[in-house]
Amino acid sequence: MSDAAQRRLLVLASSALLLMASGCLAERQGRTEGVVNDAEPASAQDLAGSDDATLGTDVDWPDDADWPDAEESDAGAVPCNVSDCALAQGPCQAAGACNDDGACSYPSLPNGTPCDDGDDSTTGDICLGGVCNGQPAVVSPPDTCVPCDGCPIAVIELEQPDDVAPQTVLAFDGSSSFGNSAISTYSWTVEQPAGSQSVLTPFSTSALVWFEANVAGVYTFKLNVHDLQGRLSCAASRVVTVTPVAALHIELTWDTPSDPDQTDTTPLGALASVGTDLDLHFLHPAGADYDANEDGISEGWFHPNYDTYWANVAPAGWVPATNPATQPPSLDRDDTDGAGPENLNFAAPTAGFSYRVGVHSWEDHGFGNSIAMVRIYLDGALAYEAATELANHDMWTVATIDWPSGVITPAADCVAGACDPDITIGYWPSQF
Ligand SMILES: [Ca+2]
Ligand SMILES: [Ca+2]
Ligand SMILES: [Ca+2]
Ligand SMILES: [Ca+2]
Repeated sequence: MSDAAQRRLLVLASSALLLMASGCLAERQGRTEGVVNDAEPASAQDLAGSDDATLGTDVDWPDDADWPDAEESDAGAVPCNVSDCALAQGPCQAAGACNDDGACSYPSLPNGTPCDDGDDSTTGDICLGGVCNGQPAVVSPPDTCVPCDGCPIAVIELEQPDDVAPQTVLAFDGSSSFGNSAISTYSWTVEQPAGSQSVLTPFSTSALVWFEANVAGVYTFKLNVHDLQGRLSCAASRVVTVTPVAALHIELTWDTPSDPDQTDTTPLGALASVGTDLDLHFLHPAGADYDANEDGISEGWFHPNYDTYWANVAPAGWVPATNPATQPPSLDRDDTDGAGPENLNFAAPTAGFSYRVGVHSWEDHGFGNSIAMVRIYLDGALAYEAATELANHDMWTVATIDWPSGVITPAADCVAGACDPDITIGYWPSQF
């Protein structure tokens, strides 16, 4: 297949094509991933670190007296020898002793002692009341479910409303789940919009979890719980919709097939990013004559005053001297280690202007090509989306947006819905 054919731009219908693997993070000479121009959303790290004591899944084990004594026996009239009693009678009994009344006595191991129930399909085996209890290794929330008699009920509580803006940190609490005995395990899952690769923090098995909802769209969260008898609940479900609030919202996500984990994040101080670094660009028409790569052709990208991107997240050059109250656009999220998103919000575009949207592959960090996806939202509604494959240092001119009409014109030659994207290969700005 030719290089041009491989880069064929796909102008997509509302259903997204991207199948993204898992996520990741990265560094770039002082840049760190995440919110870059928005003081509002608290980071998951902030929340998680604020009260570590609430994050665990400590189980409040019942007293031994709550459980039947497995060693109780009516064999008192039968004499025994110590050697007859020495071997433990099960994985949750200690070695036995011969009592004064002639019966063997096998003390139960403490509740919570790890054990092996002999069943390879279970996990997390622990002793309860002298019996080894395993739990199903995989929890698959059923689509429809009727709680069995005595089974626990999973309950999801959410601090935020069910319709939120992008980059909202959702705080879920499953600790109100209940049953005939205490809840012993939690298992959360999430179905995300195409392109979203956020993860449940700190663990998908915590009673309390946080989730950064950065990509616009519909998310479905589910929770299953087990009780101490190992009985499984039906899944509780909660749907959250993320809707952009700015007049103009632009979102960049990307899929890097050769990155084995697209959800990981680059540790602080690491020398290399753990994922690819693509960048969203948004150009004011006054910057169109700038030639950053000095090839004699003006593309406008990387203009020091008129291109909104990671080094220029809220360009002051967009604010006219005649109206200093004007708010420039704002790049609210930069991602340097795979997946994205990068989010740009613009509350008040200027009538009569035509803005340009671009994507630059800054550095693939050895993970190879990525499929970049750009979605443009007008007043919260998806108005345009396009995807294309980008190699390292490719500069993709995506489209122009006319204001106030909202007309979006792809910067591509399209025939019958298939488009050749406008890509400059090996684009590198001279100021870096
Ligand atoms: Ca990332
Ligand atoms: Ca990675
Ligand atoms: Ca980036
Ligand atoms: Ca140029």
